[in-house]
Amino acid sequence: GPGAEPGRGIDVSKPVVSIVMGSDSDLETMKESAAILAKFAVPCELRVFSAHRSPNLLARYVRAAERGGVMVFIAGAGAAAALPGSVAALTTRPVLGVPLPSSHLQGLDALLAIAQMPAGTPAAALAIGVAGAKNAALLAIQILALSNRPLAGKLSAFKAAQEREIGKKDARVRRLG
Ligand code: RP5
Repeated sequence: GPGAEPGRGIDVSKPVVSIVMGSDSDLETMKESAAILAKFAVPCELRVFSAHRSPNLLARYVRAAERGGVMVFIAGAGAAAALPGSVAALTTRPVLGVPLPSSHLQGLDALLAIAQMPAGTPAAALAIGVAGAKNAALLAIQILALSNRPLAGKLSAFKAAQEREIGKKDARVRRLG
C-alpha cells in the first residue's frame, strides 16, 4: 500500500500528505506544515482550493489525491472556513483543519467553523495560525507512524530533543534565581 508500511520508510516518490488551503494568501502560514513534514521526510503537496469558490475543482482533487496515495489531508482556511469540512465530506481519510487569522475576527470565526462540524463528518480543529499549522503536520506524522516504525522512531527522537531544549531553558532561568 502507499505511504505507510510497518518497518519500512515512506515511499518518497508521491505525496502521502496533502496540504490544501483556501487561498494563496494562506501559504505563508501553511508553509509551516510543509516544513515539518520535510524534516520528517514525509512527502506532501501544497494546493489551493476554495470550498466556496472552487467546489468542483476541490471535489475532483480530493478523489484524485486519494487514488494517488494521500493518507491524511491538512486543510487551512480563514473566515467562514468551510474547506476542512468540505474535504471531510469527500473522503474517509483523516482531515486536520487549521483555522487561519486572515479575517477581521482574527481566526475565531475559522476556529468555530472548523470545530463545529455536525456528527458524522469529523474534521479535527487545531490551534489558530502557525501553531496549528505545525501541529497539524505533527499529528499527520503521528497518524502515519501508527503503521510506520521508522517514522515512530523519528517522533520519539523529536520529543526527546524538545524535552532537552526545555531543560536547557530551565537551567538558564534557574541560574537567574
Ligand atoms: C478564506 O478567505 C481563505 O482561506 C483565506 O484565509 C481568506 C481570504 O482569502 P483571499 O481573499 O485572500 O483569497 O477563504
